[in-house]
Amino acid sequence: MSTTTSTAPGVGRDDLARLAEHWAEPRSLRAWFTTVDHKKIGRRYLVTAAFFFVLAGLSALVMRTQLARPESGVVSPQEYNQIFTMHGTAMIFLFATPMLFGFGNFLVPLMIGSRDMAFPRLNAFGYWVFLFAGLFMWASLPFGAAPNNGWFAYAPLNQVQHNPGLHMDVYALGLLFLGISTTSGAINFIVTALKLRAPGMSLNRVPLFVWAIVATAFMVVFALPALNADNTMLFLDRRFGTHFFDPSGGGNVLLWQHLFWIFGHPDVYIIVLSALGIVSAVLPAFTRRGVVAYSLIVLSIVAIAIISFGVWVHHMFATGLPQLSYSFFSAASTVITIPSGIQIFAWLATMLLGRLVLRVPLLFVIGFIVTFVLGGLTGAMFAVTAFDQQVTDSYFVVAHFHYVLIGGAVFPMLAGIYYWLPKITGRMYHEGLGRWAFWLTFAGMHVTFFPMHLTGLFGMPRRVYTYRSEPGWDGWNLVSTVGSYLLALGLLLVLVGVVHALRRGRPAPADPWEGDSLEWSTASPPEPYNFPVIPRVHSLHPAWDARTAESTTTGATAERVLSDGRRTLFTSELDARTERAVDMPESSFKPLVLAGALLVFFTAMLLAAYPVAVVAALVVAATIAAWLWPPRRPDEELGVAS
Ligand code: HEM
Ligand SMILES: [Cu+2]
Repeated sequence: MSTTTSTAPGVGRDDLARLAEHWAEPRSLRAWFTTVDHKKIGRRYLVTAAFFFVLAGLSALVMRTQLARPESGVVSPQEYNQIFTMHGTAMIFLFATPMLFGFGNFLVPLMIGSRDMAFPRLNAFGYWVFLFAGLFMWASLPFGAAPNNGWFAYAPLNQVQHNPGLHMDVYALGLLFLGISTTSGAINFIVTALKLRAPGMSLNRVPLFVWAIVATAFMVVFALPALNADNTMLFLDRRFGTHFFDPSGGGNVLLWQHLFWIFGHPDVYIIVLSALGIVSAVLPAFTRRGVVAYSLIVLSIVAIAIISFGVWVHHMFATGLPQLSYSFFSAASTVITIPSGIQIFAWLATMLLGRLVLRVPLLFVIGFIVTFVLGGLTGAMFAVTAFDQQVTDSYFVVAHFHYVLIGGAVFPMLAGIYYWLPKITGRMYHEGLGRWAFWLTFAGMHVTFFPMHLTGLFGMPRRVYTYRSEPGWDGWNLVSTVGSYLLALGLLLVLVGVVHALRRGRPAPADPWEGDSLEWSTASPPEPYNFPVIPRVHSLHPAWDARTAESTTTGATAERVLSDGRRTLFTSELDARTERAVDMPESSFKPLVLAGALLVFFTAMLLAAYPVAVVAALVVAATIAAWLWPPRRPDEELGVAS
């Protein structure tokens, strides 16, 4: 499998042998628990997020089955509350964001010509925390103790006097726990993209996907503290008698909403923006040209990242805030359609000017554009306060945000899965199976969610476990349910396609699509060290340069072999000039131990076993100290990444 990479100029057999030795990870159980390889961690993120997606998707099918006919009793009201809350919470926090982190982890180092992420051990830690926090939250469902107050968990219903039991404690602690993973992942992306880019990859040559991931990583760093503050106060209110959100004790219920949406609105863009990055990565390979208006897209990514922090009140148009604030936030919400529109038009122009290759990834991109534009249109309708007040908390809202989230995130992810499957697994997928999967998911999506606009306009509220037979409601609900089974079938076919590729797929060449970015210049799947030599980049499309130009002056050419250890290059932030070689850390148990101690800590807090929590906190502190202890091996002039 290494045939394609060993041809790089300036690499001898002994270099390759040494690289293989330094970066080798034996196929042992120990290696499995201690690996810090960003590709393995990325794959794990993808698989784990897909697993949580299946759980959340099955929850959705239960809901749709319950709602197929009026007055049915598949689940009780209490069960329904937990199911829709876990569905929404898991889809947002345990599927969409981690899935994109999975793509980012696998791809960012490959796309920027690095051998790993900046902090490989922190990366492993982030994955274990994600896994444990996800299991922590899902495990509450069989006990009937799952969060039950909707994914945005409004006060005062989140307060213990209105909502006894563990439900909302699971929510608060679970999200605080998970936030540790998201934050460490985000910091890792920022530092990796700023310091580890291959020589020559100045900021104007950074792939759009990497731009999108870095912009969203910054958004995570700024948005997540609001959610963490909210959940900390919630836990204090529930357990220790504070009154942050309890008006009878001088608290304020709207404080919860403000903090939640200061996080929550940017979060929607965190999900959608990085998914849009996938679209920009997929398009060049299937249009045979670079994405039109690179700089405008970068600017629009940055603009969206900033403006999205200024529109949170559009989720609160029904709360009775001062009229003037409605005008302001309504205007700001409209403004954000401009940069989003710029990207859409840039992609359309790319497709018009390019030569379309209608393979499955491109089909999903087209499905994305159709669906996302419809979701964007209803979004613009909500920016009109009067309309919002009419339809808020109705199924019209449910229709809108599924168009945005499935159209704007799931379809791009599916495009990404088919596009990068050869790189990730070393196997090609089956085109026919992929086409069936596309048409079923696309049709299923619209049959499920389009009617919800109508049921919403006819007055059906969201979050009801059943309804009386009403003219206009029954038929469309049945249609929605049939659609959801079609959609599920399509998604099942995606899974079948992946398994089929793994079992039967043709071995993938290094560059099956003639992609333009550096990951396609590595073997499929890439060697543990990614690149035998750190490439040197001369344009926005290094893989195309290498393909067209025989001469090594224009393409991605060799920079340095760096085969004398686990090493990669640090470069300067703006113009990516070589600074120094850095040693990368070896496999380690510490990430797993630290995440495990945190799991014990959060579980003990949940069950009010405070002495156990104190012991776990001490283990956490000790592990961090051991982690940060200076390495015994002196590294003299070399920097050490942790
Ligand atoms: C796979 C097919 C899906 C189906 C059939 C589906 C179905 C539903 C339904 C019927 C509801 C309304 C529950 C109610 O108000 O009673 C709902 C809520 C929700 N869904 Fe989905 N959904 C799907 C996928 C997704 C995806 C991919 C996401 C996000 C990435 C998502 C995020 C949400 C959220 C945030 C809620 C709101 C939960 C709440 O009200 O607290 N869904 N979904
Ligand atoms: Cu919003």
